[in-house]
Amino acid sequence: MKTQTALLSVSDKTGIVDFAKALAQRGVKLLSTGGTAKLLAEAGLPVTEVAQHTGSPEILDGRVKTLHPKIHGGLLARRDSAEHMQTIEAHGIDRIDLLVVNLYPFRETIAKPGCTFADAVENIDIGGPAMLRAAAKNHGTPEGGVTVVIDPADYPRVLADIDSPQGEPGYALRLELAAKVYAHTAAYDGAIAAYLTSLAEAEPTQDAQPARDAWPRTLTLQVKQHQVLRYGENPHQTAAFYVDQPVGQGLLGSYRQLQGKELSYNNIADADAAWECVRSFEQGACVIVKHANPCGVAVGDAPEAAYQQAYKTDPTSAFGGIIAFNRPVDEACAQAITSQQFVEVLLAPAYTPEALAVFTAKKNVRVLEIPAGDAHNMLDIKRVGGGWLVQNPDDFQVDPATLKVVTTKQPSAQQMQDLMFAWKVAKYVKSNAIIFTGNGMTLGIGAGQMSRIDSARIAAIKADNAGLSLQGSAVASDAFFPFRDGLDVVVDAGATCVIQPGGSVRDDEVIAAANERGIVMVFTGTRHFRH
Ligand code: 93A
Repeated sequence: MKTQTALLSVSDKTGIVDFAKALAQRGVKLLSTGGTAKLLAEAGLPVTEVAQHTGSPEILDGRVKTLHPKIHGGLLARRDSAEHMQTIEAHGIDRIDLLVVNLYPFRETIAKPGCTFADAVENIDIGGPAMLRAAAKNHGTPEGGVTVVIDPADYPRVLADIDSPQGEPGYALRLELAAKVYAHTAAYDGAIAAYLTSLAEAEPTQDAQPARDAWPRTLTLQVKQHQVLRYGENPHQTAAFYVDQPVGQGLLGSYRQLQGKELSYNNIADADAAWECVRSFEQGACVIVKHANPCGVAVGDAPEAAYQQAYKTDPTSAFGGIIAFNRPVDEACAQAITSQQFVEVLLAPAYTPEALAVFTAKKNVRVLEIPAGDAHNMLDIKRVGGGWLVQNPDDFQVDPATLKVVTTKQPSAQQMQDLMFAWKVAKYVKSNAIIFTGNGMTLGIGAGQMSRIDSARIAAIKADNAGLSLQGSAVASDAFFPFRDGLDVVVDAGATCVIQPGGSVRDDEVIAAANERGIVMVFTGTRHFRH
């Protein structure tokens, strides 16, 4: 069925004049709403205003402009139904074969600082989605149907189909564009619902202890499919990566892949763990992650130096790891990594051209650049059977001024620095977490054990395996020591200072043990479980 009439009504006017011109040249009659019609007329195109076509003027400040049987009848009449065709003819309704609509910019409007409620409400498009949904419903059959275009990027594809031997947009394209419409209108309504919900119920706060009644009764998430993955955590699982809409700059979801193989499910999960840890440091830092746990963390002004120290913690585990930096990666650093180990993914805010040239030789290495930014996730979400656990992210940073030294022995400046470094890392290690550190690097990491004493033993064993001395080291424990036994293990291994939240019913016993062993112990008052 030849494309006879097109209706164009767009807020984003990108490319619309050229597209309309191409349609007019192909003999398509143009109908259009106020602003769009004005633009087309100014470009010298023959265009009929919808108001003139329907005989009904735009009313209520434009709230009603296309909501008319002459428009919706023209979009919804079935092309394969003689009865429908007769009905529209009897009512003097012309077929509309091509609909080009994009909506009032609701999301962009509410994102603007100082957006008023009235601005937001006026930017809820009603007539646009109604037409889009009508046209998409009637995308038809291989024999004919309505073509609906919501994205200016699709204009050339529609023209290409019209210019092909079939002469009209084919069924495959009509179907694809119709599906795109419903995805778009669903997300558009989702954004409106989220906005109105946020007014009705206060947003969760970023405070350490948010008020329990501040949580929304319902949650609407705005996510977009970014990539269908080869498989999930295991090859028999299918999976996809969805990113927030919009993605906060500085978060993993805003990555750009500069080279390398496609990211896998586990790559993404591990890259996130590495990135979140490294970005928490103000100094230059390097974090190496394996199976969601850091296996080496170090600070250093030069990325290469930080990397070498981080690598020393656990060279065995670093094999096939994910390595993240919070400073631009230079050639020396790139050389050090590629000559020393197999790496799956690299993350950094930037790379020098020389560093990138080094990676080109290792074409499988996935090199990710994360644009600068300090956005944080609003919510931390975990799937459980039949539900979701939702919390605000653990972005609490302890203020050193609030730390409590609970032993008779006071920490030296160097010990305090080592403890703070250890405490920072502890937050990113799965519980129970025990971390030995010294001179700006991790010396032994015990992760993910069901008992704290086992994590302590493992951390000490790993340091020994790596040939690192724990004499004079600092230790962080992500939660309190329930008994003195775990503390004894770390002191036996060589630790001289310990940082932990405190709060156990046996704190007195643990503090007495620390005094007895002549070490320093500091309480943070906050724990950092991570599962
Ligand atoms: O206010 S509306 O919800 N009522 C309508 O009847 C209507 N028809 C089209 N908004 C409506 N539109 C929207 O107007 C379109 O979705 C498009 O975003 C915009 C184009 O207006 P103009 O051509 O005047 O710039």
